[in-house]
Amino acid sequence: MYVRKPGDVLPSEVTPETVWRARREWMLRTGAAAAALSLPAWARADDALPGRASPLSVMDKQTPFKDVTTYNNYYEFGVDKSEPAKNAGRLQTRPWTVSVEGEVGKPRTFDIDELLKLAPMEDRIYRLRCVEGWSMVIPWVGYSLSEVLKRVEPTSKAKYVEFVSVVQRENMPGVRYAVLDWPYVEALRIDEAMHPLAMLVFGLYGKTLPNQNGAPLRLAVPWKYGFKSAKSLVKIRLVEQQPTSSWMKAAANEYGFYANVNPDVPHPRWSQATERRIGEDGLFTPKRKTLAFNGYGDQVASLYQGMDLKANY
Ligand SMILES: Nc1nc2c(c(=O)[nH]1)N[C@H]1C(S)=C(S)[C@@H](COP(=O)(O)O)O[C@H]1N2
Ligand SMILES: [Mo]
Repeated sequence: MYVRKPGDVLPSEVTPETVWRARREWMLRTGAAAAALSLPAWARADDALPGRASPLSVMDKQTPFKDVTTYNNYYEFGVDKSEPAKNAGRLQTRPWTVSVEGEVGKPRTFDIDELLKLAPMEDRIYRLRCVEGWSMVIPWVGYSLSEVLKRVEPTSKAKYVEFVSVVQRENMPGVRYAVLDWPYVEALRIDEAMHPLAMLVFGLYGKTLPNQNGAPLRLAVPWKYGFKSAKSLVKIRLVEQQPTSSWMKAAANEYGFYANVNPDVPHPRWSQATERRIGEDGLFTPKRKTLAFNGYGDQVASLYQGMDLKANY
């Protein structure tokens, strides 16, 4: 009979923890640890933020972690895709509070540590379609925005929800330039904000959000162009009138309030019919067809029944 000796590990027992330990021992022995230490802090950070698998996930192949965390739009850190990963290390993410105010019965300021425990974390693989014509598939960690909204008890006058990103002048080289009216402001209609797919995100790939992706918390609204998913939120305001977002102020004819992904409504300067999936683009890789509502039509099309989606772009 086979008798297990201490230290014997069956293949079925090779857990991520085991793998991690083995890798660490190997790194210490070979000196690779020293090399790893020269990586930027966000690439090393192993703050685990696991979530339970969510039925709202899509099955598309996930965009590699490297692309998700180095090809970003976060204009406060520069307009170049590579700049957020280089510059966002200076963002101060603690202490951090989010004030939820306006047309609510119970206005409240939440501490980030409170929000991290407010509802069970879920792993949700969502598509993200940028208005510029590229897309990714990102495994976010978080929960539905409605979890927060229902706790402040919206009044009957709460027709819209406005989201305000942080401004840290000392730490954000991009806010010196008037590309946008800072702070970055976005908004949703209340029924959109209450939809289960509208997500408050605290992590990706099972880890705490890297700063360049909008730490310590951001939105993910997967059926809308990426610019609606504001990063590093400090304020959520429920209001009666439709807010004017930073992008509407910059160019209302190009960036509408709704910004639902729509292959049939071109941007004034380019078509939205197709997209380039980051991570799978080679010279000969065909573009993908962009899907109405980014492929989430079954879940969200009913929100827009009777609306002219060409006029309400
Ligand atoms: N505060 C803030 N939020 C922002 C942006 C920004 O510049 N500032 N860019 C938006 C755009 S255009 C996109 S496509 C997504 C990109 O998110 P990602 O870098 O995590 O992929 O963030 C959105 N949220
Ligand atoms: Mo975007």
